[in-house]
Amino acid sequence: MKILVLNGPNLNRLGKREPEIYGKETLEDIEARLLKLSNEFNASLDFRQSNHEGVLIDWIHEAEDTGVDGIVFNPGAYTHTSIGLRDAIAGIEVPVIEVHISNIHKRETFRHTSLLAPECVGQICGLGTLGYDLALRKFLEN
Ligand code: CA2
Repeated sequence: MKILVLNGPNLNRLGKREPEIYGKETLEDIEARLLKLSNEFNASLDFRQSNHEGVLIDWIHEAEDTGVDGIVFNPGAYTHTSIGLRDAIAGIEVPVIEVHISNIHKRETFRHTSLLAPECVGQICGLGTLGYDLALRKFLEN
């Protein structure tokens, strides 16, 4: 099984600022934990981050063309703005689970709407970085 974990804008700053909202873990910490979990299931894991919408769209298309079985996606602020990412998800067969570290529904009203969630299998938010593990498990245990 091949799983792609995608992270959107500013998530490369994780663990370096705003620990009260996003915690102390870095993206590298999360990647190490998810790699361990995927190894237990003999699955391959590709973990990426980009600050650029078009790059994320290209990676979503690439996932479809390279036989990826599932995408765990924290789209960051593009969650609330990107019709391009929504169309990309709608245009592939690969299932996508949307993940947010914070509870977007408890925050500013502009974060309450996800343009992407209607095209995803589901959304996990507010459980901290554990949300990544849970989304990955959903794919690995299926
Ligand atoms: O809660 C999440 O995971 C978010 O996707 C994080 C995004 C935010 O725009 C979404 O509404 C919810 C922001 C990611 C920025 O992460 C930073 C972490 C540390 C320091 C600076 C930015």
